[in-house]
Amino acid sequence: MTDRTYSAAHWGIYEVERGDRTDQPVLRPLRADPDPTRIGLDQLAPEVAGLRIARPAVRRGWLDGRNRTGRGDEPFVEVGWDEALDLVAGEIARVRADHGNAAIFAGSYGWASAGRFHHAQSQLHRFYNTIGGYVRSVDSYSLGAGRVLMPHIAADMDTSNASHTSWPVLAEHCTLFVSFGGVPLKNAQVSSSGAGRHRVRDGLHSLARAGVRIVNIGPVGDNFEAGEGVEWVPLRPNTDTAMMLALAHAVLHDPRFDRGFIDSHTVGFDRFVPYLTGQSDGVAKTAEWAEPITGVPAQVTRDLAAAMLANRTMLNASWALQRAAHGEQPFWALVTLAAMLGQIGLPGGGYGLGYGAMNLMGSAHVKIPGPVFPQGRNPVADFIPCARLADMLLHPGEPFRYNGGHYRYPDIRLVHWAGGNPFHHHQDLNRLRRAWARPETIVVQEQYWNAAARHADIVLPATIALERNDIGFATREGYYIAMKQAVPVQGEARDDHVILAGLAERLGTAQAFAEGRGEMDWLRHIYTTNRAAVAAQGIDLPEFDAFWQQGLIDLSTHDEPFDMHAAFRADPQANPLRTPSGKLELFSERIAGFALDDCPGHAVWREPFEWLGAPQARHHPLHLISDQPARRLHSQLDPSPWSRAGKVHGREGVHLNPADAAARGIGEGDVVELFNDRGRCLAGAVLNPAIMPGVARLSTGAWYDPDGDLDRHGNPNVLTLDRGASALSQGCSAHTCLIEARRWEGDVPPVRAFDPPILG
Ligand SMILES: Nc1nc2c(c(=O)[nH]1)N[C@H]1C(S)=C(S)[C@@H](COP(=O)(O)OP(=O)(O)OC[C@H]3O[C@@H](n4cnc5c(=O)[nH]c(N)nc54)[C@H](O)[C@@H]3O)O[C@H]1N2
Ligand SMILES: Nc1nc2c(c(=O)[nH]1)N[C@H]1C(S)=C(S)[C@@H](COP(=O)(O)OP(=O)(O)OC[C@H]3O[C@@H](n4cnc5c(=O)[nH]c(N)nc54)[C@H](O)[C@@H]3O)O[C@H]1N2
Ligand SMILES: [Mo]
Repeated sequence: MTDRTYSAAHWGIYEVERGDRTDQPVLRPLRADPDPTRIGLDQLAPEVAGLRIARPAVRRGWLDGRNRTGRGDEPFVEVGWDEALDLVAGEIARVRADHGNAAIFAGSYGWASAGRFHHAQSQLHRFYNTIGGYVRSVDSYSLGAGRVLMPHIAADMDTSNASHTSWPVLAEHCTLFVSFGGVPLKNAQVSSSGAGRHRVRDGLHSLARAGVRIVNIGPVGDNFEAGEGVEWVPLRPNTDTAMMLALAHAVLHDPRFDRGFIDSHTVGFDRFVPYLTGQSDGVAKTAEWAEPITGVPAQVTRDLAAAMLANRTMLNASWALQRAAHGEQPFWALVTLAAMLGQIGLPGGGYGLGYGAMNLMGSAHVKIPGPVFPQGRNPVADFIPCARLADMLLHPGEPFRYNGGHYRYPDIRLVHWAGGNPFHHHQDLNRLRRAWARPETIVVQEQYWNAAARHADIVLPATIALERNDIGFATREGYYIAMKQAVPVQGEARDDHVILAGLAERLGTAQAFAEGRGEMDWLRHIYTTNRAAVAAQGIDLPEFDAFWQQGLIDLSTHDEPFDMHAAFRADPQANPLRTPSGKLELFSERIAGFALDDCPGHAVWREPFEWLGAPQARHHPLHLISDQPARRLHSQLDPSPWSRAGKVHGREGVHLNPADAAARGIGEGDVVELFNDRGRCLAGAVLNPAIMPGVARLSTGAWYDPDGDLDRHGNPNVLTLDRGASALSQGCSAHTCLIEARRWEGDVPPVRAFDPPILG
């Protein structure tokens, strides 16, 4: 007899089987998943479990004398839960009394685990909302520029992500699919809150089978796996906007260009055209103009523009394009170009923003709201765009601009993080370490002894998803999952909810925070509330007890192939967009009104802060792309056997074009030092002809392993630039970064990131 339950993770749904004889359950991918990922199968591996935080711990120098200088360097002292919670509650009370709630940063960006109740951020935010609020963070590292721009000109990103034309519609109607930045299958392993059936591989193959012409434009040629026929057009990083403008220029001057859709469904075209033709600035954005910027031969651009007019064309841009200097521009230029082709809302035509960024895009599963743990209301007004973390800590009181507004950075005394790893996600980690030394106290709730935990003052150990009961649900992934506790809790870890309830008790807000409910009461409550909302959409879910017993609700019987913007196309008056004009805004009066140099009223080419055409490229002639890792989610599960097996002699692999490697005397497998003026890291060389010359790829997620300004493990964020994409969005611009590489001579320092911590 085996007993089967389910568990959800961002990278898939797992069947958890417990045989009669084994204590340790076995994880298998969901049977219905046609293309499961290997990432999550190691969740219980000893290499991972060995790095769990067993007990609350306090940094020695903070415990003894409240020093701030020892963060990241000093050993920790294990303490009991009562002592740890007393210390944290005491700090919260002290900071609130002396400086107010606006001195507490609990923005706590990060992906945490799937599961709608034990969602660490939601728990943390609710806790702080019941004691007077906290400084929050807005937007995401994923879509910093996109999230701010897109509501002004087309649709907000959540709506957009969930309404991409589905794969079967593309296979049937599209004849030309052009992607800037590929459709990386490695990224489609994931969907936030829990991928269900992985569909993107089949989606890509269905395009290939249907004979769709596929063109992949970008610095990397191995991120579009749809068979032999994919055409790769190498393009210098961060120059996509120039290529899109050149395509638009060629379309404008083609006799087949038809203004019909422009006139009926867009505003502002006539404000954009003088820029495109050069009438306003003396520079016509022709294919010849773009060639020295992008490195793409003018004839290739002209031919492609002609093909776009002759075909049912889908244009796609990966999210990576907007995680860069002036990241708004490629999205705006893509929408503009698609509008000029006039196929937006036709089956298989128009634009996509992020096919392949996650499993979600292109799904035909029904869209319904999922269960949520209510966070309450935050009385504190102060916030930061999430990627401005170090700026906030280094520059309290200084002004910043965001989405047209004028704001100031708050003065933060206490940082409380749960469910994110700033020493994974933030740029310029050497700068972050300087910023991180400023607050009086830093509390981190973590599962593992990673860099976030090691840089805290007080570390509170959290359970993993397999150790608790929860409900899994992700937008358009087609399932509700009863995530039953599968293994006993390791060490003395506690659920984030229980940790925060312990703090609430000490601060006298236990009832407001937990409302007298335990875990199972909350699951029943949020499911039942959600069930009523879903019923209004005509979908009957079983009652909670039946759901919990059956383990899985499969929504695929409600599938509906989808066509982005079809309703808007059919009748723009009856189905307006939620932009100021109700139409696509190729010129935005609102954004123009913000009067920002680096983001004017229509799509423009602006030189990136760093790029291969810049003078700095003389000293740092490689453009670093720090993309998402194939064998883990960000830093999560980096110690797993699967992630380690992808490393080069224990370090992250840096992919270089063979010519660039040869010019530096670098051979396959060599340890190389990557460097610029911000920092240095070691990595293992991988020679890869699918990387264009002048480009280096070092995926994110190797656990940060500092030795002075050197990271020994291959973490690209010691190199990246910590600067907002523009004054509009202040988004993360990680993909804008120049470096140089050289062979590491001499003794190679060992990687220490997976060593157990020193506990005093
Ligand atoms: N250079 C560069 N940097 C980047 C990017 C890039 O493209 N280039 N991409 C950016 C993007 S798109 C993103 S989204 C970010 C991702 O950045 P993060 O989301 O911060 O990265 P994760 O490694 O997923 O961190 C999640 C942390 O939460 C912990 N955790 C998981 N479950 C729980 C839980 O239940 N409770 C608690 N308390 N903790 C839990 C995990 O152990 C892990 O340490 O990185 C960004 N950084
Ligand atoms: N396995 C795995 N999957 C993930 C994640 C993960 O950590 N692991 N993270 C998830 C998250 S949080 C997010 S936000 C998404 C992110 O999704 P994306 O932002 O799309 O992911 P990236 O891997 O950064 O980049 C996608 C592709 O864009 C290319 N690219 C980079 N810069 C440029 C450029 O200037 N021009 C062009 N044309 N191409 C460029 C890169 O080479 C890469 O192949 O991925 C999600 N999927
Ligand atoms: Mo992301």
